Amino acid sequence: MSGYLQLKDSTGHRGDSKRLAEILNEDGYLFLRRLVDPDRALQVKREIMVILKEHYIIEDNSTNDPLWSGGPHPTEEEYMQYYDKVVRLDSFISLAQSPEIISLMESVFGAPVQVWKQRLIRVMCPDPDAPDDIGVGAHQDGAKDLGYGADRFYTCWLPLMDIDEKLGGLAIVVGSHKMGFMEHAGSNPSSSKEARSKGFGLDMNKFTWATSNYHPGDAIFFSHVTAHRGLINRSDRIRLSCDFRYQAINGTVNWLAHTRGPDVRRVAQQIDAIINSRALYVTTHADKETLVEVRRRMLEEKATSLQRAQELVTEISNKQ
Ligand SMILES: O=C(O)CCC(=O)C(=O)O
Repeated sequence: MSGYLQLKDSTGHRGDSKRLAEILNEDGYLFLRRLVDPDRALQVKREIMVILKEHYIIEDNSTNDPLWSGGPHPTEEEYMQYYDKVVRLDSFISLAQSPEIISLMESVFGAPVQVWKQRLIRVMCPDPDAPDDIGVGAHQDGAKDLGYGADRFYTCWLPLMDIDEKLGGLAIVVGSHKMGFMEHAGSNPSSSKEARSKGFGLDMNKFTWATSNYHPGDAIFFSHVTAHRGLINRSDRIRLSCDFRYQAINGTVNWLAHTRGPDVRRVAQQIDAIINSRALYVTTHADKETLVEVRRRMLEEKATSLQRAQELVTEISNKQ
């Protein structure tokens, strides 16, 4: 792919868990072809396509791929309806528990691991004319604003279909796990519409990106500090992938990790409604910087009241 480096394929080291852990430490990611049985990933895809058809996102689920027939992108309401169903699919939940993934993660952590309940599905509609920097912008999963409050975790990204240059896929910045946490601009969007207009993220132009073509069964693991992004889908199909997070069993993390993705999103939306409310503005006149911090704290605390937002504005302003 022009302008992109190729991800290093570590499949050849598959039996050597020590070497795999070393590569993850050196590069901040690990890319393995066919780590899981492709049929497991394809089964999830087939079941998602049935749901997408039920919700009028696609017209036809008898073809191999979720073909895009044009028209508007799903509304937030439509998105939440299918998201709620997908995260409850047994095939989806068990893909996150694939023994090959668990055993690799256990050898990296040197301990039993927990899989977060916040399992994410990406249903990326085509956006042929979009600029490169919208959508799931460049970010680090452990960024403070995302609110996980976890010390160390790894994300495993899994394609559910063949993903070529046009469909986009995952790109990462090799070695960025050694750069520490960087400043993310904007706020973490809590609706698909917002995600298209105001992204949360790093300035992608500051980095050299690496990517690949992907196939069902492939897996990429990357650290919570590794910068990554989803590329724009410029094809005629919807891109389907999922990403799961793994942490040592005794690692600390807050409620977000133990809550289904759509439920996290609902809480984030309630918080955003308060942060953007006239009531909070009139009663506090908080500046933008304070509001970013208030939002983060509310997310961490799972607090959704105006009163808590007002208290946090006072607490944070007193410290400034
Ligand atoms: O699949 C994508 O488009 C983005 C994935 C991502 O950002 C993640 O795995 O954290």
